[in-house]
Amino acid sequence: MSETIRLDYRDDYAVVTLNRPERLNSFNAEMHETLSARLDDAAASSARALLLTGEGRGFCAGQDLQDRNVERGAGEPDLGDSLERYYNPLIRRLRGLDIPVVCAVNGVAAGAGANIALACDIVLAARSASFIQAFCKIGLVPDSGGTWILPRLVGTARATGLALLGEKLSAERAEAWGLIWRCVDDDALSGEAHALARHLAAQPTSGLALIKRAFRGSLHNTLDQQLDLERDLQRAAGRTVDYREGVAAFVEKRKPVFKGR
Ligand code: LHQ
Repeated sequence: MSETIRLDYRDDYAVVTLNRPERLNSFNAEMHETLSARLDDAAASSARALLLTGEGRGFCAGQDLQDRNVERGAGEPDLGDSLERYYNPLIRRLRGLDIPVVCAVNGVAAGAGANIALACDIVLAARSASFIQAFCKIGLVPDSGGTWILPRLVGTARATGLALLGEKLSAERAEAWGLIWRCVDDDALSGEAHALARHLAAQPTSGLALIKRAFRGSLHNTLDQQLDLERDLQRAAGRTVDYREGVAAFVEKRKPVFKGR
């Protein structure tokens, strides 16, 4: 049986591929459990960046609506349980990773699939890809952090329109709205995403982890609290081997070699 989640290592970064293309990489319980295990593996490895992508013509169509456990279980389904058990830990996991996470959205990203992509640090999308907050079409609420991240990325008016209408948002418009970092030609997506992951993995990744922590704090902090946080994080950054190397390389007019420490 082929793995529903593939984990590969390239240079200093890990590549996680959602691999149920016949169902547009929609999630069932097995896939969630395998993804969780593969993220454990990647986090325990020496990888200094993570690239998440999908196999086939879709990135991820969210929950597998044909999954027996969700749709045809005994009695009324408890979708809250599904979120508690699978989706919420996944989003917390992706948001909490210290290493930079690049998402290459190779095709449609619908329902939870869209919000899993948006939980990543840098989202690239193929020009033919699209984002659909499909939840409203089946009577559900955007989950996987959608109601939290969408208004923060695109403002309340656009977030509300996306969530209430469930219309397909093209990758080009997603870029124009600031939902994602960049939209690239389909045949350039893989090359650009790998180049970005490779680049990030060679950077002072302990510093990048502190930058991620600063932005996480800024989502709820006052300016005063954020200034204090910046002071604390800069203090930590200033004590890294990579900071010393960065300054030394600048002064010596050479290329720095960062270790992520
Ligand atoms: C699928 C799916 C799919 C199964 C395509 N499931 N087979 C969390 C907690 C618990 C429960 C509920 O939900 C959640 C969070 C959520 O994610 S809710 C939202 C779930 N996702 C959706 O509602 C999206 C459903 N899919 C679609 O609307 C379309 O498939 C999109 C717009 C994504 C793509 O459309 P097309 O490009 O026209 O492809 P297609 O519809 O022909 O799909 C290709 C195949 O993939 C097809 O199978 P078939 O055997 O007919 O070739 C689909 O049935 C299957 N597929 N999404 N979520």
